[in-house]
Amino acid sequence: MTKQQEVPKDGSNDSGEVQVKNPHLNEQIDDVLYHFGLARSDTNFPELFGDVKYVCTGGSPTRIKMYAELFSQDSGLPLSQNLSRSDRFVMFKTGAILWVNHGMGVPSMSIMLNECIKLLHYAHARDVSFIRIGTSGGIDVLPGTVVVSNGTLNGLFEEAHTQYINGKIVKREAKLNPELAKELYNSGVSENLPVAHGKTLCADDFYEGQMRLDGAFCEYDVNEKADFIARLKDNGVRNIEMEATGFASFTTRANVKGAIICVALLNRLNGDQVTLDKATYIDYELRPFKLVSSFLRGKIAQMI
Ligand code: R2B
Ligand code: URA
Repeated sequence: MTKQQEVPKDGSNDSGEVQVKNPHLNEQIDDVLYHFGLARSDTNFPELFGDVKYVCTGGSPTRIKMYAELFSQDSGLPLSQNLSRSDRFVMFKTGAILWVNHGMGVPSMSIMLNECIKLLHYAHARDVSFIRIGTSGGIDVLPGTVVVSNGTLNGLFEEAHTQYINGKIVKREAKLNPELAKELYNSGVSENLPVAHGKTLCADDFYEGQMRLDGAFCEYDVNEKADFIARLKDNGVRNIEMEATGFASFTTRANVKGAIICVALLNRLNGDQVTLDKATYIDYELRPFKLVSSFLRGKIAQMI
């Protein structure tokens, strides 16, 4: 096992290291990252992950695998095998870039982020950025538009992430990194992709939380839905997904930059159902990847 690194009690750290703020971890002999099937006692984290600078994450395991394979082809960097030993998440590496899926919704993503942040902390990785590459429902944008988030809102229109802890509501700020968002937006423009920027609403479910009219249950009417979507638009929201505030809050706490880029699968002003044919879906899900691939190749060129 690698030597235990002390976790700072006050969380202070300006060395660029990925931060964990949990003194209890110092009392553990080992740390099992259960959902990756990896432990400090059986994996050399500094050797395997010490060079990581970017974590690219998205919901689906097959999409993340496809992105990792394509990036390996685009960049010429070798692709690792799946480094996760559990079937919950997949994890691939291409040079300094780690590709990990997070499942759907904040609860699933928070498990992945907790374990990935600890993994990178134990690896002594420094100056790491996390980029979520996902799908979303657009607000007043054409289907296929790639939305680069410049803010996140919860269901109460607050830029905050709430958790229930110890029988109480704990509210934390949910901010993304504005410089990283700007750089990514510019990469989209130079790749001639249809890009937009705006706020992202994080919903706790796909149906009622996003004011869809096509769930198994619905207790609001078509006018209430239209009012909600109009209110989103007035508040500068460009898309809705299910992870944004949790992602923004976790990345801030971990001392890493966070950005979210999601393609809009539909314009919610025109409907609720996702009816894309397979070829269009593949074209759309490749768009945010193309943006990120171009951005990362530029960064790799600067690292050499
Ligand atoms: C976007 O797509 C998924 C739901 O279909 C969810 O993970 C999200 O944020
Ligand atoms: N993902 C969501 O969360 N909402 C949509 O409308 C589409 C994808």
